[in-house]
Amino acid sequence: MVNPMEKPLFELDKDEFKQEIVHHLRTTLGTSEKKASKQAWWMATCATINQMLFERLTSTQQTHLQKDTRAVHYFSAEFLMGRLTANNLHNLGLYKTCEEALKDLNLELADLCEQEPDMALGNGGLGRLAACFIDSLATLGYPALGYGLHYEHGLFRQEIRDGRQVERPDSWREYGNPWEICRPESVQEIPLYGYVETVFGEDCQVRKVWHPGRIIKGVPWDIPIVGFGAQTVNILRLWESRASNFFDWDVFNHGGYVDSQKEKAEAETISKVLYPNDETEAGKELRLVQQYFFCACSLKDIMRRYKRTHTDFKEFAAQIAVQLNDTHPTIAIPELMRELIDEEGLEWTEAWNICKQVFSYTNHTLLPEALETWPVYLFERVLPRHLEIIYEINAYFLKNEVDAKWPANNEIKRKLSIIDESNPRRVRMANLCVITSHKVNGVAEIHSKLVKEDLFPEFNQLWPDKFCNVTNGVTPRRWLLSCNQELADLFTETVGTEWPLNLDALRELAKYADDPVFQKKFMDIKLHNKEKLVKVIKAETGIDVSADAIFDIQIKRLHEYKRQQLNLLHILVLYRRLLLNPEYDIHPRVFIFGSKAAPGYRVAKDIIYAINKVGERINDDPRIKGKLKVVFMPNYRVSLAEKLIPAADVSEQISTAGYEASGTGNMKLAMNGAITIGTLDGANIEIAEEVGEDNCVIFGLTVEEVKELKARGYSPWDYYYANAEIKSALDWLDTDYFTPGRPGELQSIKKSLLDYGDTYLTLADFASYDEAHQRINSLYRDKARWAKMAIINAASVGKFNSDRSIQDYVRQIWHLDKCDIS
Ligand code: Z15
Repeated sequence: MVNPMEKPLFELDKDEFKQEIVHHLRTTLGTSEKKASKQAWWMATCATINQMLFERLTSTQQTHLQKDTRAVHYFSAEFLMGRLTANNLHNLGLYKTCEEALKDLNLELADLCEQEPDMALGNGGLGRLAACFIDSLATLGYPALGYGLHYEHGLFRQEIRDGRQVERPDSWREYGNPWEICRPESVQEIPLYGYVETVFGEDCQVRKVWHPGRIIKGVPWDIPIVGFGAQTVNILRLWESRASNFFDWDVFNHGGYVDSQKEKAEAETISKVLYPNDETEAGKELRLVQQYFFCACSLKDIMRRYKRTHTDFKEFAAQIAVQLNDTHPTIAIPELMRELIDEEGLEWTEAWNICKQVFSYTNHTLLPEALETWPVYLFERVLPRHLEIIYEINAYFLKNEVDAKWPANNEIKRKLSIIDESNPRRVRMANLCVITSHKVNGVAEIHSKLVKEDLFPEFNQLWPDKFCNVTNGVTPRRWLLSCNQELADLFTETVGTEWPLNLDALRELAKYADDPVFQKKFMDIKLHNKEKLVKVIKAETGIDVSADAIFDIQIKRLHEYKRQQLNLLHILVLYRRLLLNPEYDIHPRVFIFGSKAAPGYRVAKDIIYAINKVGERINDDPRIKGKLKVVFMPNYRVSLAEKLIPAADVSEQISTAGYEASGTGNMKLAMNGAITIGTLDGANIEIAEEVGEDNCVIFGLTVEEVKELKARGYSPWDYYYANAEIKSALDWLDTDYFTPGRPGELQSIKKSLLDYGDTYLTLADFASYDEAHQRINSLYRDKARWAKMAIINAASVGKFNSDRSIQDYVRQIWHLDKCDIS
């Protein structure tokens, strides 16, 4: 069916598109129609798409320069872009044209899209949020640049061998990537290490001179980011590290060729690989160097662009906004101070006033292990001048702000200081962010409240206007239009063509929530998506599942606070009930997991193993007659999420209240008509508000109740002894039932839930979770009721469009104007 909202924006029709693809196949790919592989056809298609992308890219960049627009610069260590082919085609309004052109060539667009490796330059929520935000910025026509690292290897590929996670390197650009453009004309040189000299100048001024021990070259790669409607094409600029002195002929002449190779290898290491830790601080020197490298490159790039139209720094803060995506790019603050003072000759106060206006900071977590701190000794060695600047910012802050508000209060000073004075002394990056930034935001209402009240209460007393909320969002272009085209077509037929831009337009769907004809159309699409997923599951895992079962999906990083172990415990209890009573009445259920564990996170890896081993036993147990299946999908990533989410009936959002800052998978799943089973945590609270408590299944302790229980003194043993099913399920893990001949292999799950105190209150929430699943079961059996709920979910999530998040940032923090592109 031709999607009526696609008025081709470019005059290219199907036949011309076809001609261009064939042309590129021959002249760009150097092959022919007869010999071309799918990979070559895909590349030729991308080359055709790029013709239009580049045209808009050039006109956008020229217009921004001419109009000298204010822009936001989104600094992020991660951009989890996934695949770009289908997304770019949809945003250009050329998807159907391209699909038909390829059909004429006996090729399937969807099939070619599968050739594209994911651009997995991120771990999870934080990186994917950055990707959704740059899509929205371009769609809304705001001048913006994304700045990050050009990792040669993105997040590891996960293989499952005998139930365990094995990490394999990801090589997304092994055979070249059609979306990136190298920009050698914008290379930067970045200093590192060395020492600081204090000099007395001829002008009788004392100055600091940093004599770096090493210079690294930063090479920018640009990824064009096309907005929906293809008016604006912004840039994602990713920095690759290289050795700057490879052709140091002196070294060559002294027979130092091999040494120079070592220097080269060391320099290239900086952007070699993404750290695979989500929400845990690594504390490694290379990680600090990565952060500094991309921030320094980006700031130099910003200053170079600024200087094209300005001769001094008076307008800098009016032109430049820098958003720090978590604390990872915090080093940009002392780096801008250094550039302005040491390199540009500004006074301290001038530079500080600029920094305060330029920077703002997004906090994404309250977890203490995720709040970055760096040992002072490391800083001193890697970035000696930056440490001096941080000391000076700190001294100024403690004297003029803290002492003025709380005179002679050393306890508060100790708490708010940028330097943690314990042994070894450490630099607290979050404190530096809060002290500098003019705005600090959390990512969901509840989270922003906790940022103010629990994480930074004194800072909030000092500067109450600094703290604000911007609830996260996701782009409906990727997470509905592109990943669930049948549902997108149904929505377009029903409410018209504007919903990808104005997701609130889907409210109209609620009118049809009780209409049996619409319900059937909606649920037939869900069924079809499930049937497609059944094939993927079979191909990836060998497991047979039925599309008639409830597809219950938990997809997110593996972390104890996200409580995959609660889901597993419930599966064990269900399994046991079915063994005890073969007539136990439940609708067949498929529990699907997708998740990567940080390679060093033992318990997380043990949970993956346990899910797989329990799954193996359940999946081929004939006694339960296929009523239960457990599927662990290997290598969870953006492109797999695009297949899982449209097929989900139930969305598992079961974190301990107070721990998930927002969540964004929760939004994607609700948007595609899945029913949330969730705690009152993060954005779940706002989703429940929007869809109504009748259309989601809420369970468990609230943030307040979690705090009270912890204050009273929580003991998981109370629940273990009080609930016979919990006890049996946990004791089961001590046996060899799931790991024949190898008893005790799953013990660590039980240990973490009992011996180690069950930090995340899994057992406390179990009874409530179990009851919630019984509600899910009965709701599903009422087909009309379920369809209505699913429709209302899709109709009610307009708030979670990332366009709305961006508008919130613009109004509260960035104060940008939209820019029309001629
Ligand atoms: C990350 O993915 C998130 C927070 C972090 O501090 C780090 Cl280091 C990585 C996630 C949050 O866990 C999640 O709740 C939130 O939705 C997401 O960031 C985007 O804000």
